Amino acid sequence: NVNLKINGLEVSAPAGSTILEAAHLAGIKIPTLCFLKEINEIGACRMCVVEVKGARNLVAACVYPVTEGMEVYTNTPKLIKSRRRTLQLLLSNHDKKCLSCVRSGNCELQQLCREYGVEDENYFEGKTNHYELDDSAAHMIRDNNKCILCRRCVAVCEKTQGIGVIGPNNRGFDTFIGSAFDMGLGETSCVSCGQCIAVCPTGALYEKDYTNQIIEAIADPDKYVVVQTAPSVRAGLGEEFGYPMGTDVEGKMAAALRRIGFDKVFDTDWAADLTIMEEATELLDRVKNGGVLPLITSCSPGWIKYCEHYFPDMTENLSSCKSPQQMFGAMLKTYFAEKEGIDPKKIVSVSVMPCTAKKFEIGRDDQNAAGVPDVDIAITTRELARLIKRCGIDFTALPDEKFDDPMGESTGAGVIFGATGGVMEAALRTAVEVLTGEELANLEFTDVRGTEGIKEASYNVAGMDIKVAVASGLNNARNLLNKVKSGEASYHFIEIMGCPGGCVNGGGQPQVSGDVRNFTDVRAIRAGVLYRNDQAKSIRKSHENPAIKKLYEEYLGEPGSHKAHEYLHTTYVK
Ligand code: HC1
Repeated sequence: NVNLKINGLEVSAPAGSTILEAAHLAGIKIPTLCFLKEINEIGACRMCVVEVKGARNLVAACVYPVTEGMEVYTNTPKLIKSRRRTLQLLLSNHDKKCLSCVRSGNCELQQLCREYGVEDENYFEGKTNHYELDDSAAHMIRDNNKCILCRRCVAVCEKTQGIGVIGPNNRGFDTFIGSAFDMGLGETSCVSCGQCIAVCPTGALYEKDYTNQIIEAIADPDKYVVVQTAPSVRAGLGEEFGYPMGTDVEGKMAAALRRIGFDKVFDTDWAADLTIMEEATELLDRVKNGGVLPLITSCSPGWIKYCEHYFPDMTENLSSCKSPQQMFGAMLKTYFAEKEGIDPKKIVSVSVMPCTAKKFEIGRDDQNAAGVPDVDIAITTRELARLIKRCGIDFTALPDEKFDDPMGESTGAGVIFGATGGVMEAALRTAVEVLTGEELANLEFTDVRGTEGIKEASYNVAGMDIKVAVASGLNNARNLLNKVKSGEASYHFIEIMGCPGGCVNGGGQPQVSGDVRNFTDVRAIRAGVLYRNDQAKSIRKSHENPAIKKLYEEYLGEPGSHKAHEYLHTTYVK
């Protein structure tokens, strides 16, 4: 360890720590803006400047390493003045329409201005830039008038996702973030993961919002409006209403959706169980009959788009299963509509997802089992929070309620889909029992749990070694697939999720400010909600879901049947 003094306080920090980390250990907060641990460590914004005794200039605490005997000051009048000037300079070229800004209340720039008493936001008046909004992508809008050039979005796209379709254009005062040759984002090979939105500190990046369309559909007496909620939404939504990260708000969420006026409040987890039935069947079929292996999961639409763009020679490896979101919509407008005698054309199928790529997925070809789109509107967890607030619902005062039947009934296997490794674990719970014909003694496949980017495991099932791997975050996916392609690694089954940590950390989840993200594993805390939810369920295997069994008995026949293929499976483009 290294011993130093911060604001006169003796601090001991591991060698190699930055001043920011050492201060955090001592309970001293240094403000940051551009810094994101392991993603954007460029020391550019100058918010985290501190004084180091003997140093000629102020230093950036986020990248400056501690040394033995160092004396650091973090809140002198000089520093506070410097940070206020930095903020005033940022504001001098910033669209300050804070009243209606989607990030008002959780904008990191706004918060710092408040903390540093930036009262005169026009202190440096002068030339300003004006940019057109980029709304060319299916899922999001870029408003560079609110961009502060922190480059967090650029870094997450390049490093975490390995995509790099955005970067700085021009130089100096004319610098703006966008795609090469100033193309619209929709014209690039962006995969719609929304990780750029998740890390943006201001209102420069946000999802296309459909909350008002939902309010209108619900008010239309000719429409039958049904909602499904993804596994991870219950693990994130509470953060928008002041609950600590890691709070399960499933019951309040169901109650809120009912009060908004949805005709049925259903659960994507039901369709996750259905996906396992189809996908486990597909896996066993490919293993037994010499099909293309490894089989790779297909529920994450960001990953699917990535595979189509960047690994077109591997689309045959993709499971032909539609995602749970789409399977849900397909069964809603066929099975449920027929059962209830409702014209599928009158049904408005709404999904709430932790994901922005789901907005893109609903418009893909071959996602219309009943001849109309399986899902009509996909909103994010953040949009649901807005919808609840706009409808005047006092979320914290709501009772816990249950989902409706039959498409609200799910197992523990369905809910863990939202964490990296969860789809794999859910599939193994079913595939192993089907292969061995015996009940599993232990349902927990802990080797595939946890937030590491790539996980591997091997299981001996009925005398056969089944090798599996799990990757989340597209850069990890690329590294794993390159090993498979080169022959360095081989597996039977791979789970890939586009977002690091899986859907719990999806691009549509509540934004977590840098100062929290830098010192908290958001992925693990939210995943904990799903694993506890699984543990508390009486039924934890998809093939034991009574509502899914009934669906096969009444409607689909067997998993992998002709009818199941027609409604629940899809194809990919190269
Ligand atoms: Fe996901 Fe899925 S788990 S993709 O991460 O397979 O979005 O939560 O809904 O469709 O079930 C997302 C989450 C979600 C699908 C399921």
